[in-house]
Amino acid sequence: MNLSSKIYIAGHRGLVGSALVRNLEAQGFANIICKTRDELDLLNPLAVADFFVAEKPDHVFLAAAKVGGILANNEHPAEFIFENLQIQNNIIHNAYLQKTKKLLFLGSSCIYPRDCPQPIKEEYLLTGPLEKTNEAYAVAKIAGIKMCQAYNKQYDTQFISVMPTNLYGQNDNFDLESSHVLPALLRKFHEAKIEGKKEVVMWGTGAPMREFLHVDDLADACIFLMNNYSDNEIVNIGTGEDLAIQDLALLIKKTTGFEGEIINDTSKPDGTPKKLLDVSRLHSLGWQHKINLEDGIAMTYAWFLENYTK
Ligand code: GFB
Repeated sequence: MNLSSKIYIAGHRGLVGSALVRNLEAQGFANIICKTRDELDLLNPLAVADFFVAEKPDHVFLAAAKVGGILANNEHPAEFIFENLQIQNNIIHNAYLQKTKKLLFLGSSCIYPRDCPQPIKEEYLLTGPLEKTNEAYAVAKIAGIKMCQAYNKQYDTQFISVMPTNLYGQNDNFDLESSHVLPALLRKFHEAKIEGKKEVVMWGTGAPMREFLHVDDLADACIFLMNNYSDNEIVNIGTGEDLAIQDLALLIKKTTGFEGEIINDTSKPDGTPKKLLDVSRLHSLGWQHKINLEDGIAMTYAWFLENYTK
């Protein structure tokens, strides 16, 4: 990419899309195309086709998706599979029709088999049964990866796929029902402190292990790969370190200054026991994460205090 390349960020208002826009604008990229949901309904095949005919972007970051935490996935599987298939089919196919130079598709660490060996290597994809709580989302995302690889093979396109671990950072979803664990606990501990509550209820046993990458690191890695990687194989993007959810809760409790008790609501699902990514392929390509978890949580809490309104 060069500073005048026409770059389309699908999903520019989301956690990942907004981090990509921040990074690219800071680097001086001046031809970034963003469309709100009202301006362009990515579920509408004709609208997406018209957009690509009109804009013909050189590069596309496909960061638009229907995403959510373990409960949202478990309770809305039809929405997760339909919307994600529809969005990615529309964008990938029209990027091919309008000769987009390069497209980056975002998978997720949660689409690997539930019980595959750890740390998870890219070649473990599709080698075992999926985690039930988010199987619909995972099947859609796997289809997106396979579609990029099929178009590359048949049409000689350059549609690369990356596999981020659990992400967090500014502009995240802090809704307590549909969000992921880190933003949910940040908000729960903060509100409990402000309201003088004696306890915070977290979901599950706290035993599952999770890896967390700050979204600014993810954006940096995606731009690095857009510029330096064109193979057909997927690339894991993570820190290579994980911790128990219980320890994450203690870290967030310390950051927010909450002094009460943590209660475990074991009626809520734990999900995958562990999903630590093997990031040796990414490291061999020359990229490493920079933001450690404690600093990242502090940065996110500072942003939350400045910007979050219920
Ligand atoms: O982040 P999370 O919702 O998604 O849950 P996954 C991670 C772990 O945190 C689970 C526990 O064991 C939850 O039970 N947890 C504890 C909480 N307290 C809370 C809370 O207040 N809210 C939430 N949400 N969790 C997702 C997939 O799995 O990973 C998505 O379902 C996506 O599709 C995402 O791919 C990256 O990490 O378990």
